[in-house]
Parts: sequence; structure tokens; C-alpha cells
Amino acid sequence: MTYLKQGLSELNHLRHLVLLDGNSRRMWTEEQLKYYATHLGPGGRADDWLFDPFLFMNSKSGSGRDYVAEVNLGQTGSVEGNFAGVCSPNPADKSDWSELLGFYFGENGALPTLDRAIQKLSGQLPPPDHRRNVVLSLPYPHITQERFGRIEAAGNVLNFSVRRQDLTRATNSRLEAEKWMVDEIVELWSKARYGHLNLLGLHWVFETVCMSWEVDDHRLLEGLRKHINARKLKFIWIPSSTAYNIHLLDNYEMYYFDAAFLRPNLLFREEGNKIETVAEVARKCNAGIGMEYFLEPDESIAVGKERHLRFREYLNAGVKCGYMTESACAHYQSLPSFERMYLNEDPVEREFYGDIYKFVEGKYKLKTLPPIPANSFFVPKRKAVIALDLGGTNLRMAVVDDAGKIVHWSQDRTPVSSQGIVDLTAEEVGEGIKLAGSNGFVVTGIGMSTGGRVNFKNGTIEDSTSAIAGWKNIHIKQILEERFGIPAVVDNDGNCSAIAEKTFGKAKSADNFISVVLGTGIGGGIYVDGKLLRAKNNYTAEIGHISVDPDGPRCSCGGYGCIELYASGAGLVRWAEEESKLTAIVGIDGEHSSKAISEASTPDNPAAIELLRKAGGKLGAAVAGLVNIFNPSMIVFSGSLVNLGAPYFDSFRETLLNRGMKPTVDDVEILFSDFPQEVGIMGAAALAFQISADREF
Ligand code: BMX
Ligand code: ZN
Repeated sequence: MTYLKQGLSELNHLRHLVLLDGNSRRMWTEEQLKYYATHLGPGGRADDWLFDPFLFMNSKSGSGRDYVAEVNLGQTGSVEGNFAGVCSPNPADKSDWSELLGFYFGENGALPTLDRAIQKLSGQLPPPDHRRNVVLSLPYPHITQERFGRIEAAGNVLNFSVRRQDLTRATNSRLEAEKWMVDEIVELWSKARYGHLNLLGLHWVFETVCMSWEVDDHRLLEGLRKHINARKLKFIWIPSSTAYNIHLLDNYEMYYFDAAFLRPNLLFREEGNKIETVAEVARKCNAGIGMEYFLEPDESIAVGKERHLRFREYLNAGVKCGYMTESACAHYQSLPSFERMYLNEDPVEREFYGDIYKFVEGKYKLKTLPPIPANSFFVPKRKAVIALDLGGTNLRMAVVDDAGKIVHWSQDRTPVSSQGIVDLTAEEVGEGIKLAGSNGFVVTGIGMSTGGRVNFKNGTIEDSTSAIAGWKNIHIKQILEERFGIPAVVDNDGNCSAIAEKTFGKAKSADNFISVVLGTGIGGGIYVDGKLLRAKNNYTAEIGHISVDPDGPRCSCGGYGCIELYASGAGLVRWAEEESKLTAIVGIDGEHSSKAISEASTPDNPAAIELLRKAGGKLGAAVAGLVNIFNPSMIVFSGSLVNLGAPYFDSFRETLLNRGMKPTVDDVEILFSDFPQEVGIMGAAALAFQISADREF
């Protein structure tokens, strides 16, 4: 295979695309666009054509709602691969999408402005050999958008989420909105009759292709691409080339896009990919290369120096790996770096301006450069915390930045002894601090989420069930603070899940809700009147230990017939065994796990479906009691068992509605977490930020 070749006729001679990231409040001007359309000689006179196509994008509407979704690196069971697509809590709606059309087509919009600029420049230069191409970025249909708006006056208000509907309907609504946007663009384009422009295609801004129980971007993109291609337009993608989407690239042309460019990300992240490796991948999958230049107006000298070294690698690798002449390239330019380079007093910046032009011409020559220093200045110091999540099965550690993003994540099996847990915890925290430091973060707190009865005031684990055997009388806060000299905090995992939902998740605006974590055991956290219920010792909301059968088996908490013995991960397996149905459900060679039980729950396995229905029903009965007591507005599920599927959750809902008191249960919303695997981590991180907030650095 080869790179995506330069000058292909099916892409209307595409060679060096430029990405122009705009802003509804600050429109592109003819003067600014001149810097991208042409190369300027001394005195500001255009002496040659430069970039083509022009890709226009915009990430926020005038009222601050998001067109773009963020990508949160880290592992999660909620989507395929080791990434999570995090949708904005403030997603754009139809009125914002219409505003975006105005940003492109309006009187002072990007397109008429570009058309006028090219018209003027064509008077100064020999006209270009083809019309300048334009690519427009489509907004992402956030799955957090429940009221997008109506496409037809008499139609429904589109809902992109799986709240109150199934995934097929959610995906259809998202596709309908995107198709509408494409058709609006096509219509506005044909009306506008620009004299110097050609609409080459549309751009997909989200960098991964997500698939989970609440999002199906595979089907969305397949449908959308067909729609776009039927209008004789190309569908273009410029993802960052990281592990989380690499498997999608092998076949990107077959499923999703007509052209893709891989961005090495070396300019923005210390641990960015080696450009040579990215070039090799691009060559294998017939993709182009993303070039990344960026000049912040107020950067420090040290940052500038390092940026120069990093820029140079992109240019040099273009010669060494051949992509300068062999591959189509997409140049990322934040507004308006290129102009800043040309006008800069620093000769180094002006040299880069000249070198980029030579690169586009295919005539740039290798310049040697010293290696990028290991102790990087590039990323300014930002605050981060170390968050730990200890459960019956796994110990997880994450570095979480001050925007609530997981920047690093690792996972080990929970050790069998309490000393083993303490040692591994300390080792992981040390590792996290090191990693955070080398990525330019300063660690301001350590937070831990754990099963068990936790004394929140002095940070001691007082007692545990057999889920974490021997995990009692451990002064974990003290141990960590003495070892690392950083403030630490510890709380029960159910409480942490509730704090995570309240801080970052579905319960942000709820004052009364119950968070249920379905894992090896069942944990919970309860908010009443805007406050987490901590009561006398913080031993609250042990939902897993509500007895649903006083004559049932003994539980390691001391009770009998606790709901955890039936409806948790471990409970499902135990119950199936008790009823001698486990082999019938998972098969002779099947794994003895809740995952295997859930995977077996197909229509031809009534035993599996029956077990899951019974378990969901028992949980529904237990939670009905809680609803009668606490009168919540929502119940939010998280944990590894959120994928158990319809038999479990439908039966949960039915029982809750049948058993709970009226009208208390009638309008309780049943929701799934936006980050079902990370609630412990996110809650621990929120607590760690709370205790570190006052520290000086
Ligand atoms: C157990 C109990 C709870 C915990 C719940 C879920 C211990 C060690 N654990 O009921 O405190 O909230 O498990 O925890 O006493 P997980 O391990 O299943 O995630
Ligand atoms: Zn119990």
C-alpha cells in the first residue's frame, strides 16, 4: 500500500489541505485567509498559491454549546477498545447547527469571504489550475442531546440519547439530524454559486468510532457516508493516530470515509507518537499525514523553543519518510498561527513560515536538529490527582487532570492479603506520580474508592465483607500521606459512585438520587436534599446487604439472604450454582462468571434469561423499599454489570414499578452512568480535588 497520493483526480487534486478552526464570534476575514490561500513574499505581496483544500470547522456555538465531543483517553467497558467518547454536557441543538450554517454561508461567513479573497488574489497571481476546494466540518450528534429539535414542523423533537428509547431509535435520530445538515449544506451551496470554490466534501470531527449500549457510531457513519456520497461529496477524517482508533484504520475506506489523514500529536502531547511510526501506519492503510503547527500568542520562550524542535520533526520526517512529496497532507493551523509566523519579529518563526511553503512545494531540505529534551517544558504544569478504585476483583489507578479527564489508567488484580493491597496501592501511586510529573502535571491529592466500611474522617477502613478479605483496620490515608507527602482521602466505593454522578455524571442537577454500583458485590450511595448521606459513621447505603430472603443463605456481612447473594456478579454465579443451573446456562466448558451468564442469555437459553429476570426482580424489590424511604428523582446504575441487558433491567424496572408506593415510584428515572467502569475513579478524583483545593503550589 501507499500513502493517500497527492493530486488524485477523484479528490479534485487534493495535495495540502489546511484546517481552519474558527469561532462564531470572530469570523474569518479576507485578510487572514490570504495567508493560507497564498504564499506572501516580502512586503506582503502574494507570489504563489499555497494550501488547497480549505477545511472550515468551529467547535462552539455563539451561546457556548459544543459542536465537538471530547475524547477521553482511558479504558472503559462502555465502548469498544480502550477509549471512551465523552459527550459534552452542553451539546449543540438544532438552532446551534443552523447557526453553524450561517458561520459557513452567511454574509460574512467563511465561504463568501474565501470566495472574495480568491477573487482578489486571482487578480495578483496567475489563476489556479482548479477551483479552490472546500471541506466543511459536520457537528457531532452528542448522545447527551435529548432535545435536538424538529426537522419537520410536524415531526418529533429528536432525541439522540437512549433515555426513554432504544439504541436503534437514538441512532436513527442522530442520522436524521446529520442527513438534514448535509442536505442544508448542499442546498445552500448550490444557491450561493461561488465563482472560485468547489465543495469537495464533509469532515467528521470525532476521532474514534464508538460502539456501546448507548452509542452506535458504526451504523451512523455507514448511513451518513452513503448519504454524502450520493450527493457526490467525499467524507473526510483527520484523527489523531493513537491506539484507540488504529484498528479502525485498516478498513476505513470500506466502512466510513473516503480519505483519512493521521495526526501524530507530537506537538500537543509529550508522549505523542513517533512520526516515523505514524508514517508507516499511514502507508499501510492508504492514509495521508496530519501536520500540526501551532503558535500561541502568549507562549513562553521555553515553550517556543521546544515547539520549534517539534515542528522541525514533522518537516524532516516528511523528507525522510517521503510523505512531503508522496502523500496528501492535512495541516492543522489554529487561528491564526500562520499569519503570526509571517509577521513575527523572531527570525526563527519566519524561517518556519518559509520552510512550510517549501514543504508544500515539495522542495524542503532536511535541517538537523538537537533531540527534544527529556525534561520537557512544553506542557505547562497543571494540577492532577491520583485516583484509586479497589474492588473485589481489581485495583485500578488513574491520573485525572483538573478538567476531570483520565490521562492515564492502569489495572491489576486485587491482591489476596491486606498487606499485599497496601503494597500494590503504594507502588501504583508512586508510578502515577511519576507518570503525571513526566507529562507536566503536579499531583495535588490522592483519592481512594474502596469496598468496605470506611471511616471518612480519619481515612481508615474499619471492616470489609469477604469480597476483600482481611481488608480491615487499615489506616490507608495515613500510610499514603506519610509515604508521599500529599494529602489523601478515602471513601466507600458506593459513596464514590454517587459523588462521581453528582460531580461529572447523570445526577449533576439532581438533589435526590440513588447510585447503584453493580460489580462483584452491590454498592450504593444516596444523596438527600443535595448532600451525600453519611449518617453516624459513614457506613450508609450498603444496598447489597438489604435482605430479600430472611431464610436465605448466610452472607459474609453477617446477614442472611442479602440481595448481593443473588443479583451481583458473584451472586449470579452463586445462585445459578445453588439451583444447579450454572452448567445448563454457560455450558460444560463455560466460564463461571456473570459475563458468561449474560452472554448466554439468548432466546434459546431460557434458563439464563430466567435467572437474570429473577435477579433483576429481586433487586427491583429491594430498591423499591429504598425509593419508598428516600423519594429520589433518579436511580443511576454503574459498574461492570451495566451490560447485563434487557432481562435483568426490564425485570428490575417492572418490579420497582409494581412494588414501590404510588405515586413515589411513578416518575423515578432509571439511568445508566456515562462512565460505568470509572465511577469509583471519578468519585475518588472528585474527593481528591476537594481536599487539595486549598493547597499552594
Ligand atoms: C460489598 C461491600 C461494599 C461495596 C460493594 C460493592 C466490602 C469489601 N464490600 O457489598 O462495601 O460497596 O461490595 O463493591 O465490604 P465491588 O467490590 O463489588 O465493586
Ligand atoms: Zn450481606
